[in-house]
Amino acid sequence: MASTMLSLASVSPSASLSTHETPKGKVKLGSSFLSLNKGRNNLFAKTESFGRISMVAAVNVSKFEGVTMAPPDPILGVSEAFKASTNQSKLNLGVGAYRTEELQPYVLDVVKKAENLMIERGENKEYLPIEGLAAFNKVTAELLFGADNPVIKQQKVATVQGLSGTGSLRLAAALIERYFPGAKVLISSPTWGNHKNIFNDSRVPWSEYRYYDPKTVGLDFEGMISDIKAAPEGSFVLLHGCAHNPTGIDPTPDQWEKIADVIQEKNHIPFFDVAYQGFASGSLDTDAASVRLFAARGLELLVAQSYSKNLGLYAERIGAINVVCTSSDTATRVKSQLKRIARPMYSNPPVHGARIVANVVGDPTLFGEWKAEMEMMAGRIKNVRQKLYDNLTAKDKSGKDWSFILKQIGMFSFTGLNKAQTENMTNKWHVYMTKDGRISLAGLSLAKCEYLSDAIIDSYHNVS
Ligand code: PLA
Repeated sequence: MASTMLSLASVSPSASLSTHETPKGKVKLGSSFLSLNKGRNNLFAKTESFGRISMVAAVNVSKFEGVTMAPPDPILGVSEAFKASTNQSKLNLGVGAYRTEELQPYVLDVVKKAENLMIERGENKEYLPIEGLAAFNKVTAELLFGADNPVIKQQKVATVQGLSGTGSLRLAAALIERYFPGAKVLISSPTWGNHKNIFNDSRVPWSEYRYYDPKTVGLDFEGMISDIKAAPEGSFVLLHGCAHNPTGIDPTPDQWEKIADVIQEKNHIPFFDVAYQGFASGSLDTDAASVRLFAARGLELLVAQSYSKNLGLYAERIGAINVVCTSSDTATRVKSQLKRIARPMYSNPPVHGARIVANVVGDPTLFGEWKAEMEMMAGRIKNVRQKLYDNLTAKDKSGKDWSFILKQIGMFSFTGLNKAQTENMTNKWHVYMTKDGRISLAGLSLAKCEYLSDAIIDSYHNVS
C-alpha cells in the first residue's frame, strides 16, 4: 500500500532541528552526533523540496532504513548456530562455557549455598552504590593480589564492580580514552575477538604485538618483546593474566619477568585481563602470579576480572576493574572517575552475583569448597585434553605430532585448523567452533573425544 506523507522535517533545518554538517558527514543534534549515511539510506535524501514545505516520497519507509545487517558474533554467533542445528551428533565447542561430562551446564554447589544464604538473610533488592557492593570489591581485590599484598594494605587499588570481564574492560577503556587521549593499547596477535570491539567502540587506538608462532605452535617471545619495545612510550599493554585466549599458551615465569622489564623500561602501563583465575592451573594463587609480579615492582596497572568461568556465573555479569596506583590518594581519585564513567553507562551494577562472590570468597568454608570444585572443573578439562590427544595420536596414521595440544592450558585448544577446515568440522561433522580454529575443551566430554578426533583428522588431512 503506497502512502505519501508530508514531512515538516526539512521545512528549514533550523526550524525543526538545530543541525549543521560537520566535515565527517555527521549532523550535530544538540550535543550528540547522529551519523547519516549518504545516498539511498539517507531518509533526508528522499525528500524533495517544494519551497518551505517538503514532500517525502516515502512508501512505508522505516526510520531505520539505513541500518544494515550486522554479522553474527564470531563466538556467541556459534552458540546461535548450534541451537538451530537439529543434528543428533552436534557438539558446541564454540563459547568457553563449562559443561559436565553429560554436556550439561553446571551450577557450582558453593553458588547454590551462597544463594541459600542470601534467602536466609532476607537480602533486599535496593540499588547498589555506583561502585558496587563493598564486600565484593574488598574480596575481589584480595583474591587477585593476595590479602597481605602491600598494594591492598596501603589502599592503593581503586576497585569498581563491573559487568563481568567485558564490562570491566569497557570501563577501563573509557578511562583510557578520557585521561590518556591518543594513547595506544597493544593487544596480542591473536587475542579474544571482543578486545578489538571494546577498544574500537571506546575510540581507543590499538595495535597488535606478536604472540603466537604457528611454526612452533608456541609463544613468539622475541617478537612479543620487540613489538612492546617498539611501541610509543606510555602505551597500555593488554596481557592475559593466565590461560591466554585463544591460544592456551602463557609466558613462563621467567618470560613474565622479561616482559615486565621491557614494560617498565618503556614506561608502558600493563593492563591485565584476568578471565580465568583458577581455571588455568586449578590454583587461584598460581594463576594470579603474573599480576602479582607486576604489582610487586611498584608499577601502576589495570586489571579486569571476571567470575564467569571460575564460579560459573556467566549470566550474572559479575567482575571488577582494579587500578593499582602509586598512592591511596590517586586511587581515590581514579575510583571517583570510574564511578563517573559507570553512572551514565548503566547507573549501578547488579547485586546478585556480587553477593554470591562476597559470600563464597568471604567465608572460609565456602572458599575451601569453591577451590575443590574449581580443581574438579580444571581437572575434567585436563582429562579431556589428554584423551583427545591420545585419540588423535592413535587414530592419525600420518605421523603428525599432536603434542602441542598437551602444552596448551585453560579451557581452549588452538587446533591450527584453518577457516575451510573449521567449516568442514561444522558442515560435515556438526562440531560448532570458532573460525580461528579454537575449540572449547570445557564443552567436550570424554565420550565425545573419539568422534572429535575423527572430525579433526578428516578436516586436517582432507581439506586444504
Ligand atoms: N576476557 C577474555 C580473555 C575472555 O575470554 C572472556 C570471555 C572475557 C574477557 C569476558 O567474559 P565475561 O564478560 O563473561 O566475564 N570469553 C568467552 C565468552 C568465554 C565470550 O566470548 O564472551 C569466549 O568464549 O571466548
